[in-house]
Amino acid sequence: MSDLQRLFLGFALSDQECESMLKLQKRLGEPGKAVAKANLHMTLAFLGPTSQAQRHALETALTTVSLPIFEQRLDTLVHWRGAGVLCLCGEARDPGLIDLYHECQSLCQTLGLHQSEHSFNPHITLFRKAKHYRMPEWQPEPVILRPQTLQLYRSNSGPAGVRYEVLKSWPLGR
Ligand code: 3AM
Repeated sequence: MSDLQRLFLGFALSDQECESMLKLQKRLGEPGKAVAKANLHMTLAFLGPTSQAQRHALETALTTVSLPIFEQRLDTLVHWRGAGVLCLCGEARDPGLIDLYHECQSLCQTLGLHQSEHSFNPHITLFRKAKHYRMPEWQPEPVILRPQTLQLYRSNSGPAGVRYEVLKSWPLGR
């Protein structure tokens, strides 16, 4: 039997940040399936199918990587039509966060995990299955994220939908 788990690294949102996202979801109406509060996060790196050995090596490597405290402004609604997702996005500016992204991509390469073809694109997915959507005339209130931890998530798909389970957390600030 395969021991592969679908994993990704990301940042959890504070209650206040979640509330801002829920408010924005409400204001946007029903462009698709709203991401549930418990699943709201900002992805750092999608790892793809990961074995126990790869997960162990990744966790070990992440104990020695610099995990800076950072702020991330998200201020632009983006509709990725092909993927059918509506996101709140922002520009990656914090050098520590950008370094961490590259460090994770490099770890993915070393460990044979999924590597992104794109530069870091900070975003929070608000809706899925949003294939046909007309963007509103207004722009959202900017949200400044101040994450406390980096998390290793497992993506579990079931009849009730997808659920993100936190497997491990590393506090930021080292
Ligand atoms: O909701 P976001 O975009 O932050 O987009 C997927 C989601 O993050 C991303 O991993 C997170 C958890 O599912 N993801 C899923 N499949 C992917 C793929 N093949 C992917 N990212 C890149 N390539």
